[in-house]
Amino acid sequence: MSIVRPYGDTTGDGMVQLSFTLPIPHDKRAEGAALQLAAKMGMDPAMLVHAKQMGDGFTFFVVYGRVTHLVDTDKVEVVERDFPLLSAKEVNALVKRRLRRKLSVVGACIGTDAHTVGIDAILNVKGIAGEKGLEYYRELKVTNLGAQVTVPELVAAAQRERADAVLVSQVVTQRDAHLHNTREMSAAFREALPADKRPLLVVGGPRFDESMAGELGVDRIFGRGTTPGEVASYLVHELVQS
Ligand code: B12
Repeated sequence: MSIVRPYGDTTGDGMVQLSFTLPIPHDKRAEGAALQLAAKMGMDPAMLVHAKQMGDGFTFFVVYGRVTHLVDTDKVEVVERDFPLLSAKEVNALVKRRLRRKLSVVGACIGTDAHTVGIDAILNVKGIAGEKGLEYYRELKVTNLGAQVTVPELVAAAQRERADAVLVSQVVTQRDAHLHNTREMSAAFREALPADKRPLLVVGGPRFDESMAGELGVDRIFGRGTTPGEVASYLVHELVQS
């Protein structure tokens, strides 16, 4: 039962919905072009359910149609959580007992990226999804540098704060900015500090591929829907319990 297919009206009918933009003004021809693209992507039949011109010379489309592709859930590869989820109380107790000092966390949104809502959700007391952020944890010392922080500023702050962990957020993915910035950041830490003095490097954002940590030179990537408790549990697992 590991083979599944998408459905819209009846189980297994293969119906999917897809949205995209073409760089052409909205007219009948544009709608035909959208259906041609959908057909080339394997949708048969493809139906146009929405088309709207977005500014001069661009049209946004939504198409709905049948695909014949199957998914084998046994062959799906994901990064599973490989550490236990701890409560704030357990995190505080472990840091206090084993580290015997506060665990220092420095967070920032680097590059030109100004999307701070994600990193704030992880760090600020108010948190997200009913969980308090890392500032709420008594045994964590959090320094949130905010948005548009340069890599040299981040490295300097990490050194100043004797960071055990550096948490970086990247939301904008235009021209792979999130990948370039992450590589630049991890290289800068490798250059500035010997391996045994380097903080744990964690990046997060909604469009990262969590399996790319090694390739990007960081210790862990957190994606969409991450909660502060997951991050705190990971930090304890890596820095206090290992
Ligand atoms: C709010 C918002 C803004 C606000 C940001 C305000 C602020 N202070 O953050 C404003 C209006 C300023 C803005 C500006 C822009 N934005 Co904007 N914005 C958004 C929007 C609507 C929501 C983002 C958000 O807050 N999500 C909620 C948070 C909680 O979710 P999250 O970021 O995913 O974070 C979670 C996880 O990813 C993870 N996480 C995130 N970071 C980290 C870090 C660590 C260490 C960890 C562990 C976990 C973690 O945990 C978080 C909690 O679960 C998105 C669209 C969308 N719906 O996502 C567009 C979006 C991100 N913006 C976009 C764009 C293009 C822009 C602009 C370039 C627009 C423009 N032309 O000016 C500018 C760029 C400004 C800049 N220099 O960065 C695009 C990006 C497209 C792309 N391919 O990169 C998006 C996707 C909209 C779109 N569909 O086009 N934006």
